[in-house]
Amino acid sequence: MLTVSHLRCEYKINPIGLDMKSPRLSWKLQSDRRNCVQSAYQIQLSLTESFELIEWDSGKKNSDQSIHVELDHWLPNARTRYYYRIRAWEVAGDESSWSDTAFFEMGLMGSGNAWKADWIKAPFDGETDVSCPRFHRLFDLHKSVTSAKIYVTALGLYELHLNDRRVGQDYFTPGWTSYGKRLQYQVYDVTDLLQNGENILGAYLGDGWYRGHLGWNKEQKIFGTDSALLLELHIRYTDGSEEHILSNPDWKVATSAIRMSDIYMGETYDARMESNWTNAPTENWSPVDVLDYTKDIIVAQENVPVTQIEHLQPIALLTTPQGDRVLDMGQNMVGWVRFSIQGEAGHTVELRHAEILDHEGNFYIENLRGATQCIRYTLKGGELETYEPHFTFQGFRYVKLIGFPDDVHLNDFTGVVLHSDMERTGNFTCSSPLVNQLHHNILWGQKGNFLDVPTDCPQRDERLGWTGDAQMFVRTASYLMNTAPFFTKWLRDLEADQGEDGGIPFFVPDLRSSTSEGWGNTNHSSAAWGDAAVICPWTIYEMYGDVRLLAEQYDSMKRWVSYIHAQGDNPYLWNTGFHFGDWLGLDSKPDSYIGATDKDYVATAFYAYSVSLTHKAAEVLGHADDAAYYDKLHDNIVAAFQDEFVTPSGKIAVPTQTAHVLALQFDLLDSKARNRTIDQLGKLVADAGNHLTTGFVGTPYLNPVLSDTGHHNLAYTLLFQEDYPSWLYQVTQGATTVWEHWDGIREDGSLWSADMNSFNHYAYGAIGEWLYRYVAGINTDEHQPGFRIVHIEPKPGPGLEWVEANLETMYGPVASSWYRRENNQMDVRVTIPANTTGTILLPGAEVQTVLENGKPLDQVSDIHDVQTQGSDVRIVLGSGSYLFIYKVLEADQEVHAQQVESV
Ligand code: RAM
Repeated sequence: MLTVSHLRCEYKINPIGLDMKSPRLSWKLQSDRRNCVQSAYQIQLSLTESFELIEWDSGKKNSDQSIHVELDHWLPNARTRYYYRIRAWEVAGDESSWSDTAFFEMGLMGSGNAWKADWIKAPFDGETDVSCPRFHRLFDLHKSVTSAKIYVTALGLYELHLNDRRVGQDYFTPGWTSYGKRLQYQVYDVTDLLQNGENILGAYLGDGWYRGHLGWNKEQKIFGTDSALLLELHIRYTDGSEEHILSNPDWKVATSAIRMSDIYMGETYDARMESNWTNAPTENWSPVDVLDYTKDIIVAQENVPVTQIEHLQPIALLTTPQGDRVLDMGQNMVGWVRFSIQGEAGHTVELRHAEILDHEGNFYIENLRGATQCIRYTLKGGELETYEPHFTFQGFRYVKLIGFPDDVHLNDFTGVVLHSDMERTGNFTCSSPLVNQLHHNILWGQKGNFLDVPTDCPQRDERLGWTGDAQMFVRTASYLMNTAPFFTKWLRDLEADQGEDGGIPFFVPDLRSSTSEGWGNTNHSSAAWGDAAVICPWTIYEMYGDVRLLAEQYDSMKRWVSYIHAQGDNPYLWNTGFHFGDWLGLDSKPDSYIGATDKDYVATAFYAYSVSLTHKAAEVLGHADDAAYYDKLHDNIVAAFQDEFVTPSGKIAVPTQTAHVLALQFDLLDSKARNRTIDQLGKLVADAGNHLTTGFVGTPYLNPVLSDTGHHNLAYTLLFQEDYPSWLYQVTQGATTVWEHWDGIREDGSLWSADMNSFNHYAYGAIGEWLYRYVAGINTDEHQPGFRIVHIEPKPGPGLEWVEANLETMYGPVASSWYRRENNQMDVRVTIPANTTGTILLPGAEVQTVLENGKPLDQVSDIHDVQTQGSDVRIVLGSGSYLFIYKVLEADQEVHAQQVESV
């Protein structure tokens, strides 16, 4: 039977508030038969859920496309909900019934003049000690309502309430964008929150990223000085009429119980000042001011919202040697603590948040630098009170309790984990508990740092969208979760913040502040950081088949490459300007953050890489002239690179692991130099006692390069090292997220200097890509992106007996597992989603010995092709689940046995 399910519009389930001409639809096919390929589909759109009237019908359309399908010759209307359903036919003749119905709803679909409301602000705004204003508007309803939607945004952050109920599940709205150029609005369906008679609509505003503290220079008000609200409530009545409640001078404003709220600093709340919206004392309310501020930059929500994703209970209440009472959440997490307390009115309690306890077991907050992340709550007294903050988040595992009663219980506290609500897509487990913990830590690095923008860290006074970090981690992140809407939004900000000369800020959104001090004479365009402009859209294209985003970002990609081209005297080398180099590389000079790899080398290598990806993008998008230009440019850069950095006899002149890794990964060498470099890389790793010395730039590619160049077992050796420096070193130290420094906590218990020591920094978590793409072997195909062709090439190695991984792709679930059994037996299980093709590489197999579900390969009809490739077997097959069992070739066995000994 064939079914169509998982309907998505622009990656989202039933999105409300899309502003675009051509929303794309995607679906998944399921079949109980293997080899399922779609031959046709039909999409119907209706204004009603019952499909009485069909608004648009594709008819039976012969096509195998099932993701990112645009609707021909159709344009949506603003503020309209479209229901859609899909059915499909497959090549083998099966026909599905209609899918379940899904919908998408358009937003205001206009620029500034779509908004009739006024920006409103508090007259007292900006005075000290009245940071979070609270706005409200009373209105009466006397007719029956069909639907009611709120369109809303803010300068700052907002939280809406309608009739004493919080509107929506989203936090940190309207999200963080390049506020001067782009500001998102959200849409909420509030039909069920309205009531007959009097209604009260209210909103709190917080400073957020817009005008709270941001950056390490203790600056505030970076994007603007006034916080303000812009809101429209559109009510449709059953009689066909409409009424709009707009933010305007009819609104009233007062101070609120949220006395202070700041992303870095935390929140101060005085519950004595609390009152619900319906019986708030009216004398405190004053008229609002109207703010003259543009509406032309307002765009619909692009990313998925930040929500409360999960809740953790503390695992212990400790008393430290210094006598502090400290909760241990058991996990370095990002969000906040919700707590319940009973006590006297006016009593204040405090929660402090820290990532680690120091060597002595004391509460350690020096690495937070200027971010106090302190929650202060003053009780109203009487009943049990429950509180959680509004416009701030903390990065922490430990919570110091100040002023709490002696008899607090663990279950008075809940850790609320917040991040962008991305669909979880990847899972990886294997026979090594330490590697499983590493995978867990990588995942939690993403949870903690994908809170609306990809940040370097979530705890100290930084939490910025560092471009380099994002570029390093984007593919790992896209294995773990569906990051397409997340990066769509961020890349638009990147483009918005791109300089006229094509330069890319160090972080996006750019703060455009004086943060250049200490970073040299420029705060933009470091090699390997600015390249996020190219690497991120390309990766999203590969992982999700998103050609539209690639097309949208193409100009930005080109401009970045042109920027590099214009630097210095030689257009084919990049040997000028400020660069972070191989940031935090272990081969740096004492007290330096910058690894030993020559910065010009890193810069030129990334220049070549970005040009090669821009060339590929030009080909995908059909820009033939550009493609030819970038191809030639790439050749010239490679020639200049070789001339400058490779000796005539083929030796790389920069003797670091990172230099060797980059040359191999970016394919910058001729075959003689390549072979030498491969040997030399092995030696460099051996010289370091089979340890890495790489920093941010080299580490993500280290294991992939080793696996690709015949050093695969060495990659496993590095993975399994438990002493410093290694991925598992921090795991053995009890890490629950990935550290910024290989030696954040040293073997003697001392700490890396407090000025830059995050314990939740995803950059080194980029090893996750190698786990999925090499160890489990799940890979996409750049010519058939989005896993239209699924490559599964498991790479077993010494130290692992089995691996199980899966990935929810746009087409459906991909799975890859391998198990080493007794007597040289290998089992490989794979799942290939409907409407895709799989190519499976069985390592160390001989065709004659392979059985699929007990049958020799030539008797399995769903297998399209079988080839022997060296000591492996490659199989091309259609969708379905397969179990291959075979005897691993003797030669492979011996190698394995030796390696196991050496591990
Ligand atoms: C630090 C952070 C960030 C890195 C920059 C260069 O502030 O560690 O991750 O990208 O430096």
